[in-house]
Amino acid sequence: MSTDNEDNIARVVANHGTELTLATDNGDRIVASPKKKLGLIVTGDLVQWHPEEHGNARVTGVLERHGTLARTDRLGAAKPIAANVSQLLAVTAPKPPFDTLLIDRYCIAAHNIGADLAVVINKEDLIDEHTAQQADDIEALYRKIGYQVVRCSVKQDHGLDNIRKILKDQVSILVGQSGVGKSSLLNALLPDEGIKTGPLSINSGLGRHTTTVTNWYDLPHSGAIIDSPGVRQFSLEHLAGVDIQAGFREISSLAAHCKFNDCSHVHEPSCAVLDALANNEISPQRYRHFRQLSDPGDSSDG
Ligand SMILES: Nc1nc2c(ncn2[C@@H]2O[C@H](COP(=O)(O)OP(=O)(O)OP(=O)(O)O)[C@@H](O)[C@H]2O)c(=O)[nH]1
Ligand SMILES: [Mg+2]
Ligand SMILES: [Zn+2]
Repeated sequence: MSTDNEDNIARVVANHGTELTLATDNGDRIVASPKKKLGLIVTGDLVQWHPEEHGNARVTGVLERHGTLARTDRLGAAKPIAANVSQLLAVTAPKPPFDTLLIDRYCIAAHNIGADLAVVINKEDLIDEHTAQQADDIEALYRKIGYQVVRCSVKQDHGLDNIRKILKDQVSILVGQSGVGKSSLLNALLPDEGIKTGPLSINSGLGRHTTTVTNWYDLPHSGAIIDSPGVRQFSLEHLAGVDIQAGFREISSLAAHCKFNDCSHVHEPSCAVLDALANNEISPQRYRHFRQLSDPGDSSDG
């Protein structure tokens, strides 16, 4: 893919703030600093670079991006997390507790960048009588909407083949709360990479934000997988109401049948969404999350 010495192309495999780690086509790793005017360059970007004196390297351009996963920054604008993503793996687990609102936020994000999404229920070995029903409900709910759902236990080496199938030919990013086992899963898939994982806090039962940098790993045959730091919240305030609704597939496909074009699906007569809710055709939980995330006053994010 490289053109000449002045204008090489490489993949950003990590962003350390002022420095980027690039991977060239022949597998070399290069540390490079970007030119200032380029804006935020993220893991997954393809960039142009050239060598400089003293073994330094300079990134001079960014190739066109597709599938840029972003969250809202403090100023309300989109802040890219990773580029050229084709699939989100929303990882969840009984410990820290399942968070379906977070999964729904990732559904919206995936839809808006044209990426697939699969739900990964990890730590099956920890599922007890209390959490078994929750796990079954999550599996049934997201399958019904049309998402792939896989259950696994990294600890027991169970279910990983199903994950390998989902990863095929995709650029997938592992997302979810801290401590659900994103890096552990990667370690199981790519044992030679020696990826760092960390225990949950004994006091809170939450993860400790072990992964701090978003990292790109090529998969042995095709595709790649990106590990990202765990989040508490995943803010989508930079998206418009229509983008939020579009991310609730089952709701947006009903919206065409509402009497009013601008139906908010809250109080209008002849609302296909409210009818479906009354008839148990859509999940009350998803409808609640739709209302919560559509509300412009939603400021529950950090
Ligand atoms: N019991 C059990 N523990 C697991 C499983 N998978 C991961 N863990 C443990 O969960 C803890 C957190 O794992 P990590 O892989 O660091 O979690 P993470 O999602 O990458 O967390 P952050 O990097 O903080 O976002 C570690 O102690 C893992 O050993 C599993 O299937 N079962
Ligand atoms: Mg991690
Ligand atoms: Zn409606």
